[in-house]
Amino acid sequence: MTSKSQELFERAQRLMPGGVNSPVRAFRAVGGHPIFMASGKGATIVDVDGKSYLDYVLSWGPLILGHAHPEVVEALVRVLETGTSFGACTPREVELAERICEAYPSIERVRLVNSGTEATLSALRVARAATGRDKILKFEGCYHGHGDSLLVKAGSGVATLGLPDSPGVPRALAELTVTVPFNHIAALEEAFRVHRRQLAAAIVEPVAGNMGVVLPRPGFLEKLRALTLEQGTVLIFDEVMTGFRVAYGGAQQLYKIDPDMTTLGKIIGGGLPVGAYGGKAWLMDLVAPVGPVYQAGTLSGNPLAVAAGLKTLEILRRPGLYERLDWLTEKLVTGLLTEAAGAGTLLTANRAGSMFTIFFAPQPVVDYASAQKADTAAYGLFFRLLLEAGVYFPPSQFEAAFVSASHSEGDMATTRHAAGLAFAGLHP
Ligand code: KE4
Repeated sequence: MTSKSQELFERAQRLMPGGVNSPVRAFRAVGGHPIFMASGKGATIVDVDGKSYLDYVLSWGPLILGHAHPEVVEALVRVLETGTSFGACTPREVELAERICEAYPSIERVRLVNSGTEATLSALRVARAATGRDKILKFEGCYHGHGDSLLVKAGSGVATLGLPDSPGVPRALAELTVTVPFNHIAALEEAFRVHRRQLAAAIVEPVAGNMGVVLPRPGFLEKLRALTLEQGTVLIFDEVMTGFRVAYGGAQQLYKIDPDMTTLGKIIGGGLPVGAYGGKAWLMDLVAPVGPVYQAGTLSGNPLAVAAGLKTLEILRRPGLYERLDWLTEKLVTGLLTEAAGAGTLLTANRAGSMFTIFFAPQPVVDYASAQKADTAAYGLFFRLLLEAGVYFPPSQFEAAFVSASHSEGDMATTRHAAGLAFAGLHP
């Protein structure tokens, strides 16, 4: 019996590359065919065949309150009835800019865009304009959207010029991107020595989420801040995933670092398309129409995304919300590790607030190289066994999982039980 998901996937593959609108959704990293989703409510998502799942993908981070939160839906309905887009200034954009600048003291000016990719490529353009330099530095395993300068993998050796990570990225452009292993302080110092005062920007996920979750080693972010200050390099914290996730004030609040620029996305749109870049006034006042750096967008600051974002941030400011998210997620991760140990499965886990990754790896995962040691086949089987049991984890070992404010203690117990059976299923 072919499922509706399978039927839809067959149609989709004839119309869209890989049948998807974003590669990770194709389930190629975990096997099987993608599940087509029909609806979501709270912590639960339902597929087109009517099967329910506890959702730990949550649209890759935006849905920190869960699906279709009633207050967010109500805020959207109210706006819908007044029009969806004007391509003109609206009051709510000012409110969202105020909320963001209040929550992120390092952001003195902010510009709303429509995706995290737009945010990071715009921030890089500002940094290059401000410094008059062309080279940028990024970290292996960090993902900042699909802008050409950022689709670059490490060249051979440390601190050497980058190589295109995708066809279509001009080699001449990729070579302007220096790549360094995340969390490797010596390699970072070497990069700043080799490319002394040539780096326009250093962009980092302060807590990495795109190699799976990897926390910054003590001193790593502090060293990056010191080197960028010393050499006049613009420090960009890419908080598209960590912003309003690991804390209301993001990773920069947790680690007490004052970046020059910050990129945001996901949560600030409450599930609608959004991104933002911002930072010190001397940088952001370079952006048109004040300054000469051009960036624009038809739907930037659109009333729907801004309304959903404002309501989401309002709810996130309610007392105790982050403490509960932290407690729930710690309970879940501890439970998963206990179940894995009981089943004889080698597992390690990294967590920052309500984002986490369990790695099928024997040793702690502290950078991209150690993440790559994970047993992706085991993760794929685990993913499929969990899916069968009605629990939807990220369809890739190298992605972050998320808990929402709609998840309950009972959901944690249900997930732990399903995982215990899945771990056992890995050792038939
Ligand atoms: P978008 O262009 O996808 O809105 O944002 C790009 C981006 C930038 N910076 C960080 C730290 C990000 O995590 C992302 C996007 N994250 C992925 C999840 N790993 C989005 C999911 C997808 O690509 O389908």
